[in-house]
Amino acid sequence: MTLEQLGWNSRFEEDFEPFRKDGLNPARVIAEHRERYILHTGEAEIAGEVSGKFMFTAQTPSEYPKTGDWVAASVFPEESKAIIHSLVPRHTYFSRKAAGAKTVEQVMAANIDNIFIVQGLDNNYNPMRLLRYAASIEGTGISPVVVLNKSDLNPDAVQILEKTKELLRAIPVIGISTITGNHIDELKSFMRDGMTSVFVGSSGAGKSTIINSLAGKQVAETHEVREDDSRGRHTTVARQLYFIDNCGMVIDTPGIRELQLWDDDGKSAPEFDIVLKYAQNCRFKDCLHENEPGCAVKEAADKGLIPPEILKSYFKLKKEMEYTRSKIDEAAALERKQKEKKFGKYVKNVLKDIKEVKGR
Ligand SMILES: Nc1nc2c(ncn2[C@@H]2O[C@H](COP(=O)(O)OP(=O)(O)OP(=O)(O)O)[C@@H](O)[C@H]2O)c(=O)[nH]1
Ligand SMILES: [Mg+2]
Ligand SMILES: [Zn+2]
Repeated sequence: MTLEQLGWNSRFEEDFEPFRKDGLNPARVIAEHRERYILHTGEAEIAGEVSGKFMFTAQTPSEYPKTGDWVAASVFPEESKAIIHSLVPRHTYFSRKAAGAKTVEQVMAANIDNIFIVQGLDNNYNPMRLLRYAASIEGTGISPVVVLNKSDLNPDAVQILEKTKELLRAIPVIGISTITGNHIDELKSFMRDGMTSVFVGSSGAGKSTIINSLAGKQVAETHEVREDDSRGRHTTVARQLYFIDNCGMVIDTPGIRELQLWDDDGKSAPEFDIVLKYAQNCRFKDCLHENEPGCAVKEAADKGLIPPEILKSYFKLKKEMEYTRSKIDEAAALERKQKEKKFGKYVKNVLKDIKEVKGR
């Protein structure tokens, strides 16, 4: 594979000049597993790790390599290993800014040309969410394309497609089915060798199935949607990059829970507006509207004032947000721990230096 097929171009080459002078090689991150990476050098796939200096200078998680990043590495071909010394500046990336104790930016993937936002027309269509995705991608330099999948399962697919096109205006919207193969070619028309595309969307929307159908064979693992979606299993567990003939590189991602892109706590969703209106009259301030006595939300739902699908969607959204928040807390704790570890190392080095000075 050539570097160009991996997405390399003259702009990267320019940015890479100083690294070349240092004798380093460019390589692209094709998968990340915690602090270990799989890199492609054009010649081979090798394991990569960041250098100690890299760790010491990186201030935030977003400065670490992500899937799609180009890195400057010293490559040890005989050991099939590389040490990553630096990131090559990202041309594009998409991230979510998660509000925790402080705002943590989480880069999801780097050097992306297309984002395919996938929703399933079985039960997953949500125009509000499409708008939020679109807003979060605006200004990143990445082209969004909305993919309404499973058109075979919805007799109103054509109308929904038209409505969505109106709603999203400048953003291309396509309706496809991996079962009938309808309009898969239209999807392909956005892709080319050397380009990088990422698929995002809820668990079960069919992202991995679409990737397999582009590849013409099973490359990504897929799974049936479970009826009880409250626990929504995730088939795809890590961001992973695939090479597909004539389609370039394609990154599969796990479902929406991992990928909540918006910053707010969801209170602008219509489901929240309706439920919160009634929640003001719940007996307990911290009512979860599950089975508490004096719950005005339950009462309203029983009277038919809150449509059951709205309530269901409310609980689903709430769960997603709780999950996201717990992930953010985890990430923040990890960041603190790493900083402490680094500081510990720093102190040890300083002490060693002092000892050496004294020993002279
Ligand atoms: N009827 C129909 N089913 C589809 C279509 N595309 C995908 N599916 C089914 O939807 C289910 C979920 O597909 P996946 O590709 O695993 O979904 P995913 O978006 O990758 O899900 P996660 O990896 O959990 O995020 C599978 O059973 C697929 O066979 C389609 O066009 N029509
Ligand atoms: Mg998947
Ligand atoms: Zn309540």
